[in-house]
Amino acid sequence: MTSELSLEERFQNYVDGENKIEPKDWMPEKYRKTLIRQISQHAHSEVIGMQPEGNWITRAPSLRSKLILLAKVQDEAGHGLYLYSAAETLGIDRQEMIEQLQTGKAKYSSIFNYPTLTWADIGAVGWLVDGAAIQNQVMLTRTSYGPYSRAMVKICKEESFHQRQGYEIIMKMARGTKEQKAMAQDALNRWWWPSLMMFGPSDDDSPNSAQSMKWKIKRKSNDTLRQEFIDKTVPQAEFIGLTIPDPDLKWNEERNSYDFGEMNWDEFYNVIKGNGPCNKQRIAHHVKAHEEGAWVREAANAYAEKQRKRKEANSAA
Ligand code: FAQ
Repeated sequence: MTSELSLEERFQNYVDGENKIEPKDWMPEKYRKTLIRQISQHAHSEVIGMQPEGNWITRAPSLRSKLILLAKVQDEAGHGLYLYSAAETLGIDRQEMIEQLQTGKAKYSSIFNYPTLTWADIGAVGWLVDGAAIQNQVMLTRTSYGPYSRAMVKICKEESFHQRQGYEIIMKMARGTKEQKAMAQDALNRWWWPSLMMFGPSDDDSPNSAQSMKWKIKRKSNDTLRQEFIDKTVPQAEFIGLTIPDPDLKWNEERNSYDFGEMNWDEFYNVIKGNGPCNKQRIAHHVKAHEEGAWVREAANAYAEKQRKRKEANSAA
């Protein structure tokens, strides 16, 4: 009976049985392509996300906050590395992914195209951006592709520390002087809606969702995750006396969830098309850093080649 099933049907049954797909397993070409797209875009987001935060390392208000921010930004680089490695198991190399990023063929999260104007923004990024990232990524620890799922377990643990780091900053400012509280509120006003956009278009306008859910690459829909994030975050804002900038936000007894206002989808599509406040600056900076780092890659390759030759000579002897 099983042998009469097509490869695709067997693949679907295997996924439905909650088994993980590993790099050498047979997989539909579209599954492979979807994963390369999602994992590489995720990796690019981690790496580009270092820029708005790195911007504040030299200006952190204390040695303690500087050390914590440095550690966080280094973690993001590490996340990028695990994710590029996971994508490489699908048969694409790092250089090709970087080219796709730099030429605009591959996207990265819309959120990193907004500027971090004040120290309170670093709090808002940790609290809201990492908070939204965790909301999305906890489901990805159960994604059907083994290497992606394992990378996400470690990443999620680190993201929890990042979220706490941000909430601590914003809480301190919200409970500080009148001016500090105003800065915290201003940061929340500017980062709230872009954070909600991180979850992607609403389910009806999400071309990839249905197939990705069927293949268990995604486990929850964009709108479900967005709602869960809102329900979790509103009480956190209330706890520190800040106001969510949405006049339509209202607790809905029946749904046991918050109703919220309409998103500005024009803004979202404009940003992902490359026209957000910082898109050009982010890519220009990446290209510059990549070019300036060429000598490191050359040295690493030369060293690997030397090791390979030495091993070859030893095994021939
Ligand atoms: N920004 O059909 P869907 C972080 C694109 S990590 C830009 O719904 P899908 C950690 C989408 O790619 C944040 N583009 O797509 C951190 C597609 O275009 P394409 C990154 C977006 O893939 C914190 C098109 O729209 N996290 O923050 C966005 O099923 C602090 C149609 O959309 C991940 O990448 C967007 N927001 O669902 C680091 C998580 N939304 O590719 C530093 C993994 C949608 O066909 C500092 N990714 N698009 O040209 C995912 O879960 C999914 O890919 C979604 C999108 C949910 C993002």
